[in-house]
Amino acid sequence: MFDMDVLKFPTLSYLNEKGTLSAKCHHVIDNDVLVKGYQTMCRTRMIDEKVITLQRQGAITFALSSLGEEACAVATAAALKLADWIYPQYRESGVMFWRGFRAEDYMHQMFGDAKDLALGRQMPNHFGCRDINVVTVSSPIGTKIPHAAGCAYAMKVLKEKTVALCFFGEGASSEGDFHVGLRFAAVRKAPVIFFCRNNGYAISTPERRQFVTDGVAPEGPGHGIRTFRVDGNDFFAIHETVLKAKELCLKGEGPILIEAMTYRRGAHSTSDDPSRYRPKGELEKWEKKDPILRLRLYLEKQKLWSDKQEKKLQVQLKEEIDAAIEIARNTPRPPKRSLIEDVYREVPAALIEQLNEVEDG
Ligand SMILES: Cc1ncc(C[n+]2csc(CCOP(=O)(O)OP(=O)(O)O)c2C)c(N)n1
Ligand SMILES: [Mg+2]
Repeated sequence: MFDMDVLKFPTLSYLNEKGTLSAKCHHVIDNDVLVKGYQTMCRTRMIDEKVITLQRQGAITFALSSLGEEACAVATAAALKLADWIYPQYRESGVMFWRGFRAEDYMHQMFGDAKDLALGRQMPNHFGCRDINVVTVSSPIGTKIPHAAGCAYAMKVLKEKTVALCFFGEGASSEGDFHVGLRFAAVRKAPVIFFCRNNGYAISTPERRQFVTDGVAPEGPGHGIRTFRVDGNDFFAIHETVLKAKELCLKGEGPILIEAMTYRRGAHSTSDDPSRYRPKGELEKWEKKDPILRLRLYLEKQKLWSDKQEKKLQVQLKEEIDAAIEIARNTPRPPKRSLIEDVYREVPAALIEQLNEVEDG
């Protein structure tokens, strides 16, 4: 009988639920990075709460949130440089906010209005922005994994000192694209970091029905890829691991697989009802491991954050986000002609004809 224990991976964790850092942690993060990381996670959470309400009010068609998983996106973005390319799955809006995408930019995307960079051609939560090197989310999961591998290989060929990082869920690791991307990157030694957010569920499918192994991590060594598993709610553990992964990639020792153990505290999306499948008590267990609270408690102990600063931040965020929503609400829809633009250099006659019909109708 094959001994599955050889495939067990330890989880690196430094910051506990009381906000105390383990003595084993020698990783130092600048105070301003920690404070910006905390603020960015708070901004991400409040925006998520607001967009779900907007969907319930019928103002937008769809929304999903990264509730409880904010550290995966934000600590990762904090460890990388703007020149590194990021391929999100969809639950990583924190990367956008870290890189300077404003609440207003995000709301234009959620409303799909005339100021949305994609002019409403994508679903809500399908963000992306060329200026900050974040490649637009695409609905079919896993497709970005080979794209990121190819992008990283191009960086290597061009001798750039950058990496590509691809986020995906544990559910996406069941796609063929996952293996294609890992195999290609391993053979070409592409400087790519595969960042798997294992949040326990793929819509209603629990991770125990996704694979028989100890999570996604064992897939790495199977492809000859160095692999790390981290506590996905621990800003310090993620930051250290992503930095190390980047260093290894730039030394020619990539690709790297990271599996971040976390939990999807919200519904999959506004089209889902997790009370139908979530076992009792599971959510409460994970609420105690909240990544934002852990970092806040740490910052308070270090005298880097206070109740007064917290109150001010919450007021500022609310004002900023409410104003962003009002702007997006009052922005016109994209022009109808955008339906046929930006694909062909010269728009084919048949499409012009169809546009005329739409405009007349
Ligand atoms: C190729 C493909 N199959 C199915 C779907 C429908 N779908 C959307 S999200 C999702 C679950 C993804 O789970 P996971 O990768 O774990 O990410 P999470 O939502 O948990 O962050 C599925 C099955 C899809 N978008 N694309
Ligand atoms: Mg998942």
